[in-house]
Amino acid sequence: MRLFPLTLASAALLLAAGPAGALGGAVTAMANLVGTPAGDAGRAIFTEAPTGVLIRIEVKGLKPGWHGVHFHEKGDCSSAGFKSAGPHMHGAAAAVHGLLNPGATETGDLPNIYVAADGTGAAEFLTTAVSLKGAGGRPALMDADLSALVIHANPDDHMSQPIGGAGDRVACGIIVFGEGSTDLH
Ligand SMILES: [Cu+2]
Repeated sequence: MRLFPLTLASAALLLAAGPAGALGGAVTAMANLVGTPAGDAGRAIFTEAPTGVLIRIEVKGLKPGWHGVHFHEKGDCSSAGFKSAGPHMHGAAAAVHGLLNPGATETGDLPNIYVAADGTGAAEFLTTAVSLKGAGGRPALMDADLSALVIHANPDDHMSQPIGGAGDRVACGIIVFGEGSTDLH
């Protein structure tokens, strides 16, 4: 009988945690990153924020230095060089790249991430250009064909077309709701 209050407390905790994907009441999604050659390259978690999507990325096994990061249009990392992920996600018919470009229309543009000498890197930043499911009228990452988080070989200069000189795609992850969404420390 002394265990009964503990059982109640556990049940309350489970109820408060809600379904998989809930983090402090916010909607979250995640992407497991695959590298080149294929292998675990880390992961990212995406949390719906009042003005956009908060992104936390932890990578491993990448070349040291700065790397461009973008949302690409399709949740498909299956082909060689991750070409199957399609072009950058963009909110208008004309795709103009670059966070520093006054005419930019791409909603998939993101800041670079820095990878240390041991091949690991981490970053957290907010984008106000997208949503997970269409909140605020912002383009949804979780649309019919989903989206991918892609990391490039080189840094993005945030200006030149079409991808800021970021080069090859070296890691890719499909953004999905799923078990583990709340798990990233
Ligand atoms: Cu890209």
